[in-house]
This record gives sequence, C-alpha cells and structure tokens, in this order.
Amino acid sequence: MTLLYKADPERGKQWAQLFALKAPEIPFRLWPDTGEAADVRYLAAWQPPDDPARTLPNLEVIFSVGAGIDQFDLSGVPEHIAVVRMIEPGIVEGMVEYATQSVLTIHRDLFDYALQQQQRVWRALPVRPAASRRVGVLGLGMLGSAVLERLRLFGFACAGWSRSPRTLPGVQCYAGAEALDAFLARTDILVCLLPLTEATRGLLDATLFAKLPRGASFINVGRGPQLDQPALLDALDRGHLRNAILDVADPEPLPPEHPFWTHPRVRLTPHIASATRPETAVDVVLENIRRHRDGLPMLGLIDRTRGY
Ligand code: NDP
Ligand code: OXD
Repeated sequence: MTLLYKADPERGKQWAQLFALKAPEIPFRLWPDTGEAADVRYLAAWQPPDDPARTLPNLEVIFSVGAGIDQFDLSGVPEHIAVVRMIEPGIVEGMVEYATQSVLTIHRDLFDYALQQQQRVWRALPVRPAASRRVGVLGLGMLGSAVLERLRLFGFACAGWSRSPRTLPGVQCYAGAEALDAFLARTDILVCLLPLTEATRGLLDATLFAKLPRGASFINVGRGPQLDQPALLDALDRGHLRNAILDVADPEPLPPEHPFWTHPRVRLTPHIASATRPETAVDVVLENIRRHRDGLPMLGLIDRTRGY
C-alpha cells in the first residue's frame, strides 16, 4: 500500500515527514526510489511517469499535487486508475491573496504610479470607488468562487462565468458560451481561473478582448496556453486593454527576448500565484485514501469526459 511522491523533491521531504507523523502505517517513497514497484498503490505527482500502468503495475490512484491536471496525459492513464486533483485550503488561500492583490494593483492605478515614479512625477490620479469597478472571473470553481467571495468584501461589482449555472451570493453569475459576451461587456478587470481543456485552449484571444470595454485590464492565473499572447500585446499596444498581470505563460519560462518581460503594461510572475501546501494537502490525501479504501467517492475526482 505504498504512496509514491513524484514532484518537487524539497516539498517531497515535507510530505515524507507528515506521512511519518500522521500515517506511519502507509509506506512513503520519494521518486525515483519506488521500492518494490508492485507495492505502489498511490502516486502523488505533478507529472506521472510515462506509461504509469506499466511502471507501477498495481497503481490505483494518481493524486495531482496541483489543482489542475492538464499537465497529465490522460490518454496514457488506463480507466481503472482514478485521477484526483488537489482540493485543499492552502492552495485556495494563496490564490485569494494573489488575485486580490492583482485586482487592487489595477484598481488603485499602481501600474500608472510605477510609470510616474520612473519619470519622477508626483501626481495624484482620481480614485474610483470599488463599487464602480466591475470585476469578472472566468471559472467559478474552488478558486474562482473563493476569489470572488473575498473581492466582494471590498465592494467591487462582481460577476463570474462558468460552464454550468452557478449561484454565488453577491455575484452576478453567467453560464455557457451564449452568456460570455454579456459577461465580458460588463467587465473592467477580467481574471482567468479556468482549467486548461480543449474548450479553453486559446479562448483568451483577439475576439474575446474586443468584447471587453476599452480600458479593461486582464489577469491570467489559469494556464498559459489559454492566452493568445500576440493578441494580448496588440490589445495593450492599441490601448484597448490597459494592463495585464500574468502569472502563467506559454512556454514557462518565457524566452528572454519575449516582449512581455519589458512591456510597461505587463507584470509577470513565475507561476507562483498559489501552490499546494504540504501541511494541509497531506490531510486531504489521507482522507481520500481512507475514502478509497472504504469505497467512498474521493474529493476532487476528475471527470475525464469534461477534462477537469
Ligand atoms: P475547478 O475545476 O474547481 O473550477 C473550474 C471552473 O471553470 C468551473 O466553474 C467550471 O465550470 C469552469 N469551466 C471549465 N471549463 C469551462 C468552459 N469551457 N466554459 C466555462 N467555464 C468553464 O478548478 P479550480 O478553481 O480549482 O482551478 C482552476 C484552475 O486554476 C486550475 O485548473 C489551474 O489551471 C489554475 N491554477 C493556477 C494556479 C497558479 O498558481 N497560477 C494554482 C492553482 C490552480 P463548472 O462550474 O460548470 O464546472
Ligand atoms: C496548480 C498550479 O494547478 O500550481 O496547482 O498551477
């Protein structure tokens, strides 16, 4: 009944300590030390090994160490192996912090003040009340809904868009492709928190940006391949979009010559908006192992037909 960990080795050491403390009865191994491969029933990974069923013949569950599972090639994972994504409070907290600071950076004109500072200009810009700023979040799942719950407290006019209809207190909810245009037309600060699927790859393109009001800003904390990067640069350079904060890119890292690095209206971070925290994630994985053993549904089980 071994659990094999295959992701960042430093975090792996923390997982090992937590497993030793909380579940000493479950043998824990750090990749590439699989021990007896036939004993491995559970794999916690950012990227599973190629052909996981052959490498680990008795594997039953793959736990993604991230909230997303787009980095997995599910075609190489046989149906009998369950795939579970990370649903844990630490990753939610980190994302709420990052998205909130990004929205506030834009709302309080910190891009403009940074440019003024470079020119030694001391000039106050008019302050807009939060209630007049319309924030829209693409994706109303674990992360999007938590971000909106926090942003609502600042008084922003909040909306969200999802695949199926959702209801969130104080949030105008839009669902499905037919509602996307209306959602975009009312959005001043757009935040992407969608999973990467065939339906969302390339969604953030010139057509979508054109549907935002002139002067809108964009924050991407979803995945790099959802964004048409030249389309964003064009929208920024034409002044249709005002600012962009990007935590994800394609490829990661961006090559040194990429225009995002130096664009005055782009702020980049290296995919750090949020990450699974071992101290809270291990509890969730242990709960899921218990559920799996008891034949109960695991938290975060992936629906392969939806792709997230
Ligand atoms: P969830 O699966 O909980 O939520 C996904 C949301 O997106 C749901 O509301 C879903 O709709 C909606 N959605 C999916 N496909 C579509 C579509 N085609 N059209 C409209 N809405 C759609 O995911 P999380 O909130 O946990 O995470 C979202 C993503 O955030 C992750 O997949 C990952 O890519 C990214 N992420 C980024 C991190 C970073 O550090 N930058 C850290 C962690 C995650 P419905 O409600 O109808 O199912
Ligand atoms: C995740 C991520 O999906 O770190 O958890 O991006």
